[in-house]
Amino acid sequence: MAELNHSASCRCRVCGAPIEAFMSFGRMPIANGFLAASEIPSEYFFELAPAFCGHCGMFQIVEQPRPEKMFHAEYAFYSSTSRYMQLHFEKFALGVLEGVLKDRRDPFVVELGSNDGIMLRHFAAGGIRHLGVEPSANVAAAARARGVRTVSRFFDETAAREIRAEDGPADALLGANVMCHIPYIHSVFAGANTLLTPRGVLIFEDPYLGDIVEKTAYDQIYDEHAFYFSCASISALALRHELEVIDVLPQPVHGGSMRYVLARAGAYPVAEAVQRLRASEEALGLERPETYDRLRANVARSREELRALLLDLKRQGRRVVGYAATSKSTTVTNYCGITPDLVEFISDTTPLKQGKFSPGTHIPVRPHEDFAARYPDYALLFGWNHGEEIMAKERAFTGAGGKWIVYVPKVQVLG
Ligand code: JHZ
Ligand code: SAH
Ligand code: ZN
Repeated sequence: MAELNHSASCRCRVCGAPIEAFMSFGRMPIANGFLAASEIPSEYFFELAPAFCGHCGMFQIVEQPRPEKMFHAEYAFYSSTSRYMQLHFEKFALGVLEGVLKDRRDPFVVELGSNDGIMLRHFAAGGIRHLGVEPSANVAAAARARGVRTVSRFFDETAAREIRAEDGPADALLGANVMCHIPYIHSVFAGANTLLTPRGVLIFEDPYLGDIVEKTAYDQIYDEHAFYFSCASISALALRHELEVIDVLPQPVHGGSMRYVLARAGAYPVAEAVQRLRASEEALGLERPETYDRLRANVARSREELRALLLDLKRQGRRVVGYAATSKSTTVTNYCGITPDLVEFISDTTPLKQGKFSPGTHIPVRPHEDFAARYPDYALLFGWNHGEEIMAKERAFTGAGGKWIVYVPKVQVLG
């Protein structure tokens, strides 16, 4: 395991208690920082090290690059690349429209991190007043092109105040895979307080700590994810802002996510699911330090097994190609030392990533056509969270004798 350096101990972003990393993934580049060859010499690195705050229960990384280094006019992740995710966000939007917004007159919906408009387009199509707050200018422009009203800025308390002054209070503030990205989370929660009507709701979902721990899904840990939430840590955070978790809804996406519904304390009854989830977190030991010692051991074992498998396939002269140049793959390739001698290229459908090199390990990223033109012997599934969708559309690959390699929840060859 990589040595920890001095940056690995600091203070919890939520409660200010001293925290210390329980492991380090070592030097890591920007997870979505796909590069041209000319950019390789000046590539940026930081130390990726997770910590658990025993005081307030918030799991977080101790060092995170500045938001502007990650979210900018060439942000490489476009939400709408997965058809399952399109369906997921259609259901999310309909649930909000038919649930909390049902009887409201002229409701107003704000979404943080609305990306290419994957969710808000359903509000736009229904003629609902809406606003996306999306700092990455390229994906914000893609949303606007679909008729989604979008401002390109980072959401915080100031943004909330300005939005309220211009558009009035919001009935719903939504966010998917964005709340866990924002290190100044108190400002976001304060902003929710500023922006929401008295019976307004804050609904957000992010990868769930329980799933990460149970499945050893360590690849969810990368620069963009400052936090890894549980019901316990979100409840403690909400309390500091006179908010309350009124419901929790597990989601199958991104390898296991949790949707949290928050409102002003006392405004709504609290669903039984909240207490049930808290109890399951206790049973899982999410608040115990030993749990993270075990996670560290499981992560190290996963690396050894994946490396051994790839080295063995190399010795046998097998062709291995990566499938989906996900953000998560940056943690896996860098931590496991997966370089172009082990994985020939990574197939990805995002034009912005194609023709570039993977962050840190510099594996070429190529269009899916290159994968289909000459199937490899093995495809290393970096998009394991989309496994069902991907395996269903790649039946011809397995039909031709191709095999999948997955590493969550354990290193395995399928097919
Ligand atoms: P996917 C991103 O994570 C980053 P990533 C972010 N931090 C986050 O939290 C989640 O999204 C929400 C490719 N792909 O969704 C396209 C194929 O090539 O697991 C994309 O480049 N073929 C905001 O990057 C990449 O996968 C396919 O058939 O880990 C997206 O990967 C499919 C389905 C995807 O997100
Ligand atoms: N909600 C989409 C996009 C997730 S990607 C989905 O689930 O697929 C995370 C997005 O959050 C990026 O587009 C990034 O630009 C945006 N983001 C990062 N910090 C933000 C902030 N402070 N306020 C609003 N959006 C932010
Ligand atoms: Zn804390």
